[in-house]
Amino acid sequence: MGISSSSSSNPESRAMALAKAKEIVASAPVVVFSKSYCPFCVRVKKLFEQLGASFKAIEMDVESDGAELQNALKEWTGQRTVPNVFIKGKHIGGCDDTMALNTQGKLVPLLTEAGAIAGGSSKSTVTA
Ligand SMILES: N[C@@H](CCC(=O)N[C@@H](CS)C(=O)NCC(=O)O)C(=O)O
Repeated sequence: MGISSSSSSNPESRAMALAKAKEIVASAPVVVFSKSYCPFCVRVKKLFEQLGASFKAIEMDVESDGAELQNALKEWTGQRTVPNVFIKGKHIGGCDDTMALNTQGKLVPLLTEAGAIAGGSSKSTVTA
């Protein structure tokens, strides 16, 4: 390992991971940073599916730079756990936060405004 180490503690690769996380968030109306085995992530993805909302899921246990992305998300949002949900570039939070928005009837308007629900949804909330 020389001066050009690709370790996540390298400030350069940390900056790159943060830039990549921001790029991903800007690339879709709804982004879920996830881990494929995480039950909370499964719940959130299922909720979006039930609401008919399109979303981009980044499975950080599968991505080669997943650990760097997770560190970048912690730095950016203060949240280290998954799921880490963004709607229209705005940090929403985890599973509990997303479920709470749904229960309050605030999730569908957010998804509609973000353009994630084509033509609007007949469902204002779902129980998951
Ligand atoms: N209360 C959190 C629970 C999320 C949680 O505990 N996720 C676990 C995975 S199932 C996690 O991120 N663990 C740390 C890690 O995987 O690095 C939420 O609502 O999102």
